[in-house]
Amino acid sequence: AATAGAQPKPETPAQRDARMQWWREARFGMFIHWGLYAVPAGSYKGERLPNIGEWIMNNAHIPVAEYEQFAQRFDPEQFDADAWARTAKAAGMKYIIITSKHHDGFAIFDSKVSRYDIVDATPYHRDALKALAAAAHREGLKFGVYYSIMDWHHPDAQAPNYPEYNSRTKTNPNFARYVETYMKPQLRELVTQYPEIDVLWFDGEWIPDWSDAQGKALYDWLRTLKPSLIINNRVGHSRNGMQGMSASGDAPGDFGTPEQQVPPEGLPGIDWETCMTMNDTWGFKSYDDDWKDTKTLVRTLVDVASKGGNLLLNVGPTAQGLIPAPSVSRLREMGDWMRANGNGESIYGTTASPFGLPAWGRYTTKGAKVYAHVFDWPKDRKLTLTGVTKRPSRVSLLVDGKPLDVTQGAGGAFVVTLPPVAPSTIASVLVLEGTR
Ligand code: H79
Repeated sequence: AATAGAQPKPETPAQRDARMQWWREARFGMFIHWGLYAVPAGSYKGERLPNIGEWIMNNAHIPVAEYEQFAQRFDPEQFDADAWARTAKAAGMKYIIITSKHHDGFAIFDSKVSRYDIVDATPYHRDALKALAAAAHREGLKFGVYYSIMDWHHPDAQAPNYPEYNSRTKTNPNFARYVETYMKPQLRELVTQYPEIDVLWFDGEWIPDWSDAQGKALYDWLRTLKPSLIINNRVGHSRNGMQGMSASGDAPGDFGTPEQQVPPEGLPGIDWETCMTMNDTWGFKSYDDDWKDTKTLVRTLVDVASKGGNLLLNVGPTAQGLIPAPSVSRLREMGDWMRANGNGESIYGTTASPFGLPAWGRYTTKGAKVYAHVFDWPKDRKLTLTGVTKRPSRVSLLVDGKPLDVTQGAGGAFVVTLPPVAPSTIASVLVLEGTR
């Protein structure tokens, strides 16, 4: 309460651009959902639960006292923070966002305001978040944390129709006490005791106890504590469902959060980040094998970049501390594509396509260059540069820099003659110069 009304220093548009710069250039990050839900891993009392694994407490109506027991089986002896950070780095990711506390209320950092955390409640007794923050920085990656405003564990925050936790459709009369004595103290711990944290990624903001006004106050308080913080729009209450953008223009937060979808068009002038799973769950489920293939994942990253957004791609490590092998192999293959294609030159630091969305792939742009990512290599080797109106002075393949022939076809469209074989079956990149 002592902090109510705190205001961060007013920020000019140039200062905001400077604060957002690393995030805008990054384009690709790793989301990590890791908590007690990795213990049941999608099954409860011998039954496989449908839906996302980290919601098992709610979905199976597990009583709080019983769910708490999972902590005794959360002993991630194989957790290797450096290995996780290296996996992200090798995939070409530039930042990591991990769940500091999900809806179940369990913290994977050493919180002094709660014993319901990885240090006090598990046999592991170590601060995994601290280790990962340090490892991320050793790899040159930015670091941030997810924090759920909704909390199914705290008596002042959980649904009053307990044990029907549900997604909190009713208010809790003591919610303000949870905010002041638990949530804000935990956030203060994160922001002040983990200097690596540069992003706060809120969620569970849709509950009736939360509002845009509270979100604005929380945003201002956090940026007073640490002015460089970047905070997602779920700090407020006006997110437009899974589409993820704020429904109100003056809603708090620095970027929109489409979930499990890419906006069909770009969103000029707005920062946004699509978060997405590699299978059908965020938290580990032992039997979810519905993995997207590497081609789909790379093309999703290209699609996101071509629309001016970031992709936050999720992994759900096991209770033993391992990122599932199918996730690791896909991330390695995404990194292979990045390395083979100019070390991500056509992705990092690019902005949205200046020429719309061609049928054969996606454009990105950086400085004077436009990158054409060809998904579908034309059999007749003739690629029409849809949307390009000024003749490019040079068109070349990113992989070898060799110039390609450009002619003007019927109707004035520019047509590139491609080599017979695509350099990549995932996405082959052409560099267009002098056409902007
Ligand atoms: O942490 C992961 C999930 O556990 C959490 N967000 C990602 C990043 C999440 N995904 N789905 N859900 C939570 C289910 C929430 C569904 C709804 Fe709603 C809440 C439907 C109605 C209220 C949010 C607000 C979506 C639509 C409106």
